[in-house]
Amino acid sequence: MDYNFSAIIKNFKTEQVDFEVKAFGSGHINDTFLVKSVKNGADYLLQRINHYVFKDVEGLTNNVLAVTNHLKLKLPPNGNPYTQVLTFIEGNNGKYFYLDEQGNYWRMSYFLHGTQSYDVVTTTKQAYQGGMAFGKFQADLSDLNPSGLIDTIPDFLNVETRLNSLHRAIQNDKVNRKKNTKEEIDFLISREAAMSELLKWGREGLIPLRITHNDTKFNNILLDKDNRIQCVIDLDTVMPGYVAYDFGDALRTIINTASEDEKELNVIQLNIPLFGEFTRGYLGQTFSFLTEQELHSLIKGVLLLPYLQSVRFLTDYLEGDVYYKTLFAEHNLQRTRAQVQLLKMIEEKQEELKELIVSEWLNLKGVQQGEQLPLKGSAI
Ligand code: ADP
Ligand code: GN1
Ligand code: MG
Repeated sequence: MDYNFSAIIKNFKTEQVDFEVKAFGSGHINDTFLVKSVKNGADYLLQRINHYVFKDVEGLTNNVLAVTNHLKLKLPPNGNPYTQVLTFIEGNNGKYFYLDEQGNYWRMSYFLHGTQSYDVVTTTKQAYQGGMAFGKFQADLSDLNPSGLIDTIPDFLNVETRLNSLHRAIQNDKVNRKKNTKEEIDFLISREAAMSELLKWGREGLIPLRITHNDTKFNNILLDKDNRIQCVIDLDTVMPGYVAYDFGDALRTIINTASEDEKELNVIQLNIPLFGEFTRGYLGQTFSFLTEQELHSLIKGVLLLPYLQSVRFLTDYLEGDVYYKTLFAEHNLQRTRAQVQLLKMIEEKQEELKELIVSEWLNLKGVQQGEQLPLKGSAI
């Protein structure tokens, strides 16, 4: 698709006006462009917000601004609000998005130089930094009022709603693809009841709704050149959710040694040390406010998120690829198969993974008790 970039960009209050624009990143939803200043001015990231996916762009923009403003308040005194938190550029209309004559919604933010996002994680340091990033993100937002945010996609991670959509897609079989998917459909249906448990805990009031990111795949954080966390990005789905969603979706992408859409299923293996390091980083940031029931919910998220992803990819495949960007005809089916394979492997190792979470929790508890020991000793 050709866009008139200079006509779009001039609607934002940028420092310069001469830019080179090129496509950027590997996101599945928005169209992302690097806007590079031809002189020495700031560079920007321009995004066409996917309006098919996000129906209420104004509400979404209000969410994202509330969240980024709040995150900036939480930076340490030596923190940099422009490089450690996304900063959006005001439009000439006073809003932080621009609607063009073709009905496209655009926004701009500062481009964060010297950063890198990864589709596949290879080092324990990256995994640990990822855990810290998403844990701190939840901690920083724990005192922002959830009722001030809208649901940018209603029922986004609601497994029951997602399964209803899958069943509808199977029934309609709009593009005659059901015949290719029997094995995947049978597998997903066999786990329907078990996968609703987290939702039930929520309904019964056993776990609280908090503000969560809801799209914590690893390429939604930017690491600096030393592989340290710099900034959490892709804030379009930040809304009320369960902490296990963020924990599970991040690990879905971290523990997998292969890509999300790997074709060769035997290449999909679990990297358990990365699981341990992510958990250590995450619990270090969230330990002080998570309830014990939330701790037990985390392993459920680890199983649920690859499941949800399989359901969503398969639904899109059956509906004719209307939601996710695809690179070839069977892409969504290939993604489904890779996520189903990942889930099977996680199921096999779930006891070991559960123990890793609990032992890290106990470890942190021990550290806390240990800190109190000298005090107790001196009182005797
Ligand atoms: P999508 O919703 O399509 O996934 P993202 O907001 O995640 O879009 O952006 C796509 C990619 O662009 C990211 O994975 C990251 O590599 C890169 N990116 C996003 N925001 C910035 C930024 N402010 N500076 C540098 N790179 C960025
Ligand atoms: C999409 O936007 P992106 O590429 O970071 C999707 C996520 C999926 C992910 C799977 C709004 O994330 O929910 O987990 O693809 N985002 C939306 O790769 O649907
Ligand atoms: Mg993204």
